[in-house]
Amino acid sequence: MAHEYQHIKFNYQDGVGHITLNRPETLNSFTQIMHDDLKAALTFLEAQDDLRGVILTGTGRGFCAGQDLSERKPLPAGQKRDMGAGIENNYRPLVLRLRALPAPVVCVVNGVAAGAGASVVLACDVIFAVKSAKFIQAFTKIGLLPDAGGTYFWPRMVGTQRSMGASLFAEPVSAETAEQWGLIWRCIPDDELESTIASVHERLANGATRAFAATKQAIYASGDNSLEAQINYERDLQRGLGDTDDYLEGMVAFGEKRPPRFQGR
Ligand code: T3D
Repeated sequence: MAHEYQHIKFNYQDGVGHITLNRPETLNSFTQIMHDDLKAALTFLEAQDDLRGVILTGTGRGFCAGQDLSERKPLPAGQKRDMGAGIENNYRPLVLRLRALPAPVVCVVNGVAAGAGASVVLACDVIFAVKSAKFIQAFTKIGLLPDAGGTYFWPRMVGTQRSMGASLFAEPVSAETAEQWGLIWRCIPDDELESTIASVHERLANGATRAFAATKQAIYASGDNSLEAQINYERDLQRGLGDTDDYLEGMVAFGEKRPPRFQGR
């Protein structure tokens, strides 16, 4: 039976999946229902042979305020909540599945991203954010540590000091600062949210999908590789791309001085 999405909007067009977190009244905080919706959307996307990209955004003035705290009400005295369970069952698979998709995942951050909401943004491959957006490592304010990859992404992307400051003091980092720090690709004017989504859609739907996938794979592998191992890896991936229709089309289009018409294969 087809999944009925309740806390996200999901559609698939031209090989591009659009996931929109959709609980604006709570700044799109994560509920179990939202996680179930996201799992269904990812299962759908993983099964598409013609997948060319994914765009993640949110409705309203927030992108995502992390875990919905109304689902974490204090338990009666003597009872203990397993605080690892939500990570194991929901955040861990969400972040790892986004990273593993064989096509770029672009996040267009429409407003505040806090807690696990900020971590999920950083699991995406390219990040745009409107100028009014901010990123908050809100966790320590409620006695938790940054999770869902929060202590993985930040130090790798912005260094130890900025990660420590942002995480220990839970101070908002503006979209402009996030761009300066290299936490995101581009800070955009608020009124360019929709046009940015449309232009990203076009680029993903018409891009050299196999080259995108190999680029994503290689860039993420580089953190664990020596230079030599990385060059070897690039060589092997490039061999595969040399056999694609898109490489042939790219070369023909170059010769004919026209834009390429990539088919994504
Ligand atoms: O639990 C586990 O499984 C472990 C995993 C944990 C992952 C996590 O994400 S832990 C971190 C959880 N998130 C937070 O602690 C952030 C909480 N939210 C905020 O600090 C603030 O809302 C913001 C700084 C993000 C934005 O502030 P502001 O002033 O712009 O908005 P607001 O007025 O606080 O929020 C608007 C509404 O959204 C408000 O509801 P109301 O009063 O209008 O009825 C607020 O309660 C609601 N809301 C915001 N965040 C959450 C939320 N409701 C439930 N859960 C939230 N996380």
